Amino acid sequence: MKYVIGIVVGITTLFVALMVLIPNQKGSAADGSNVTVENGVQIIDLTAKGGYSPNKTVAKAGMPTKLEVATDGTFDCSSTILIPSLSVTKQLPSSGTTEVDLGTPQVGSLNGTCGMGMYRFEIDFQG
Ligand SMILES: [Cu+2]
Repeated sequence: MKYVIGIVVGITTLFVALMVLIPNQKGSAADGSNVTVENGVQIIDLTAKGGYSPNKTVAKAGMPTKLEVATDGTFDCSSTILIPSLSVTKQLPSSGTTEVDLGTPQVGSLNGTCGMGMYRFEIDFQG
């Protein structure tokens, strides 16, 4: 019994350590390269898989904005998206594209996280 508990504790520790230690190496798109405008709607593209890419986006404030989150074989916790300030909680499919309406953001930064609050992304809306 002790042996089983030891294995469980060991695996749990390893899992947590991996989650924390695997660096989030996704780049930032402070150049707005993941931002497009279609028919007056600003579209921000993000990829969710082991975190969010890009994890920092610069976009325009004051225009209707949608987030398009792509998944492709995403089975980690980044498949749950939380945007607390907008009361948004989205469960993404393991593969596909999910649209999240951000309304018309004001100047400021919008922060989102995975279901555990571990992986993060930020959208900096500028005037
Ligand atoms: Cu997480």
